[in-house]
Parts: sequence; structure tokens; C-alpha cells
Amino acid sequence: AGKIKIALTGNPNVGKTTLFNALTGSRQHVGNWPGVTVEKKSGSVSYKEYDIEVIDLPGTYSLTAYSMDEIVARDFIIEEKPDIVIQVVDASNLERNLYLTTQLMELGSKILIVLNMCDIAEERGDRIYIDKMQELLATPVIRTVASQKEGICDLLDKVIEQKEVQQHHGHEIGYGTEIEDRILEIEKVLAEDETRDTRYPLRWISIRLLEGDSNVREKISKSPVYDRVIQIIDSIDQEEYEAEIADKRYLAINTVFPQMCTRANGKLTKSD
Ligand code: GDP
Ligand code: K
Ligand code: MG
Repeated sequence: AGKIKIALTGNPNVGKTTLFNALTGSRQHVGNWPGVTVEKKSGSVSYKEYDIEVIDLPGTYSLTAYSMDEIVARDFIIEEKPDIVIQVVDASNLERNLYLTTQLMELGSKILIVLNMCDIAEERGDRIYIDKMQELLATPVIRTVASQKEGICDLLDKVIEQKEVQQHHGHEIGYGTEIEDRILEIEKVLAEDETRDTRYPLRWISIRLLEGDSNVREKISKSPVYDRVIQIIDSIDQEEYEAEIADKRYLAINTVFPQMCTRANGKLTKSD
């Protein structure tokens, strides 16, 4: 039997735990993440000839380092390298959920999007064009209503299919020439350190450093190239970069979102 490890991620209240329960039933284990008081829930499901391990990550709106939940979620994805990272999104609140998507896509994992709460969106008369969404985000999308156990088999079939797919999904956001040049510069210096933790994508570390992420800064503080990296960071207006990076993410969302969804009244509202 093949083994597959999947992690569930998403904003709070999107139905992650409901989906986790629907997938794993009573085969669950609840503990704590090592060293922190954040709850760790894992479980497993046998499906076809596969043994699928499911980890319910803490719900987060982003993957910056403002809370322990965010650090636990992103470190798990980067260090444990689950075969597939499943982002559960609330279909009735899609746009707001896409910010996390833009961040997940920089972690280097295969991503699968579960469009949950479709019953609420559909009842309201919203239309989400799943094919278009898959194309624009370059990730598979599965429709579910977790509270009714709808779409669970579709999801498991897609997990098995994706496990075998080689290519890495997801569109990475471009941050414009100036920031991209700076990212490359930092990547180059970081790459000179042969003792570095190669599980961490260089591009991700570089972007996070430009955004002023103190947790990532701490992670590389023992590196022989640390001083040179910090020199680069100190030479820029860090707050300006941080704002510009966030702007580019919102711009990417604003560009794709209207193409993948129409509201009941035919008009798009920014967010409910
Ligand atoms: P989490 O914070 O992401 O873990 O979300 P929960 O699993 O705790 O779900 C939040 C609430 O949404 C609960 O009351 C669930 O019963 C409900 N819920 C979950 N999935 C669905 C769904 O697909 N449709 C509807 N209508 N409610 C759902
Ligand atoms: K909850
Ligand atoms: Mg939960």
C-alpha cells in the first residue's frame, strides 16, 4: 500500500476541522506541537490501496510570523514536506481566502484547493467557475460541502492522482523589477552557505527577509553569510518593500478573482 501525507490548511472557520473529521472519522490523534502549546491533530484514512495521513494545521489568515499558529503551519509545510498541502477555502468568502493562497504558493509544495461551503455560495446564487479557477491559480480545485460529507471521495481521488504528478503547481507572484533584483541578490548570497537548511526555498526566505520577518532572520542567524544578507536588507526601505509586496499580492488576487466568480446580482463586491 502506498503512503501519502497531506496537510490541511486554511483561514479559521472555513470547515477545516469538519473536513478533517469527515476524512479520518475516529482514527485521530490529538497532541501538541513540540515545544509550543498549539494543538496538533493528525489522523489517517485508508482509501483504495493507499494509507493517507492527514494533519490538521492551525487555521491562519496568512503565513507571516505574527503568531505561533502561523509559524507552526509554515514550518510544518516546509520541514515535513507533506506530499500535498490542501488549502480549504470558504466558497462564500473566496476573495478573502486567496491571500493565504498567494503565500502557500511560495512554499514549494504541491497545492490542492478544496472549495468548501459551496452550499452557502450556491444558495446565495453565486457562481464559481471551477475550471477557470484551476486554470488561473494553476492548482486543482475540488468542490465540497464538508458538513454533508459531499465531495470527500472526489477529494481523495484527486489526492491520489496528484501524488503521482511531478510538476509543481501554483503561480508565483512577480514583485516587480526592483524587488525581484533584490530577491535574486539575497538568494545568491544565501546559496553560498553550503551548510544551509535546503528544505527552506531560497526565494521564500528572501521574500520573507524583505518583509521584515524576524523568525526567518533568526533561522539564518548562525549562517556564515548572515552579515552580508543583513547588509542588503539594511540598504533598503524595509517598510516600503513590505507594503509593495503585499500590494502585489492583492493586485494578483484582484486580477484573477473577477474572472473566476460572479455574484448573485451579477455584480462583484470586494468582500462581504
Ligand atoms: P475550521 O475553523 O476551519 O476548523 O472550521 P470548522 O470545521 O470548525 O467549521 C466551522 C463551521 O462551519 C461549523 O459550524 C461547521 O459545521 C460548518 N461547516 C463546515 N463545512 C461546511 C459546509 O461545507 N457548509 C456549511 N453550510 N457549513 C459548514
Ligand atoms: K472553529
Ligand atoms: Mg478547526
